[in-house]
Amino acid sequence: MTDLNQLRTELLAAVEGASGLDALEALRVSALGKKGRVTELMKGLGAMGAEERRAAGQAMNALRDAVAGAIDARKASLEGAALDAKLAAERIDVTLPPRPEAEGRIHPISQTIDEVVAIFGEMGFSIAEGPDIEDDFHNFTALNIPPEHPARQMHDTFYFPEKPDGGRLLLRTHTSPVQVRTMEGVKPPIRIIVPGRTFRSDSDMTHTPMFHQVEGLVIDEHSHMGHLKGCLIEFCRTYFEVPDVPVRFRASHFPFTEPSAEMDIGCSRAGGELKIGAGDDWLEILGCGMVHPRVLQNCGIDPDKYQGFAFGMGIERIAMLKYGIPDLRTFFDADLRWLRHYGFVPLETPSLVGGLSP
Ligand code: 2NM
Repeated sequence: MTDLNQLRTELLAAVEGASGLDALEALRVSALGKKGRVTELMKGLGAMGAEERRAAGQAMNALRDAVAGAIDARKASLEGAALDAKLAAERIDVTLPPRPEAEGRIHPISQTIDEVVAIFGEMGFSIAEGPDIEDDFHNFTALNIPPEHPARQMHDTFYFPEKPDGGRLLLRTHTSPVQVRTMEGVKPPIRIIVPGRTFRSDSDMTHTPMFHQVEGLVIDEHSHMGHLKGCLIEFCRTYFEVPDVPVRFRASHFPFTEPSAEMDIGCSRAGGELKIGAGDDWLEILGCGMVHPRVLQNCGIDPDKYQGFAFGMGIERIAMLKYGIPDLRTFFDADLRWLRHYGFVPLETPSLVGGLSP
């Protein structure tokens, strides 16, 4: 018994003094493992008489349980200390501002797309995207653009070489083929916004062969011209950050909408400076209309049941107007000095929660 008490005192002291998890594990093996000191003692029970074995067995079980319990407690305490040390070492201050050496800027095209997407996203539109390389059907035919239409002619469209079957692919001249693909694949109601690159063989002061558009499409059973107007007026107010922007809708013509309109917003050009939302001048901002029944039919949507509106605008154009960028072609010069001037600091990204302006 005295031996057991001595051993107990010795082992418990060793457990308490174990300096780390490895030392503790070595101690466990040496005491309670297959060849451990306590285990070896218990092997001697078999040789004892019944009386003696009962008493010794109880004492040894108590010793084993006490040592095992002390090891578990010490282990938990060492693990806790290790975790505390790790957490302290990995501590970071998430309230620190971004590192001042971050020199990157968001391109005004990306910023403008983000803003437009945030505004229409808030109205319940989702984003749709599609390929830059298209076929004749999705870029033209489905949109009610007949073969003789001027937009189809070589000088406007970038065509790929003819395929063996006689067809030829092209670079999309607008993002509308994405609307076509959506209508082909999704049962209305549809409410999408489609930002992306578009291509036209045209290059001068006010045209670049690649430019960006955002188009929108709403198809359901009841949407009408009044919804189109409300939606686009709300967009202009939010985008240009003027609470009561004057607008007018002028009758126009597109093959894919009927009726069609162009939307102007009020502006002033007094003193050579353009101000949006005031004055008695007008500025064309986008094209729109009710989707032509033939377009719906071409995309597999029943025009007797469904109707809706569509609109399209040039990203570069609305970016130039809002941010006072005078020359279209500078968007694509990859000039870092220009980007430092007109670009946007990352993390000051647009959100309707904090207002669009940083
Ligand atoms: C515009 C102007 C007016 C338009 C129409 C369609 C579709 F696919 F629904 F027929 N997508 N986009 C549209 C209508 C585009 O851009 C100036």
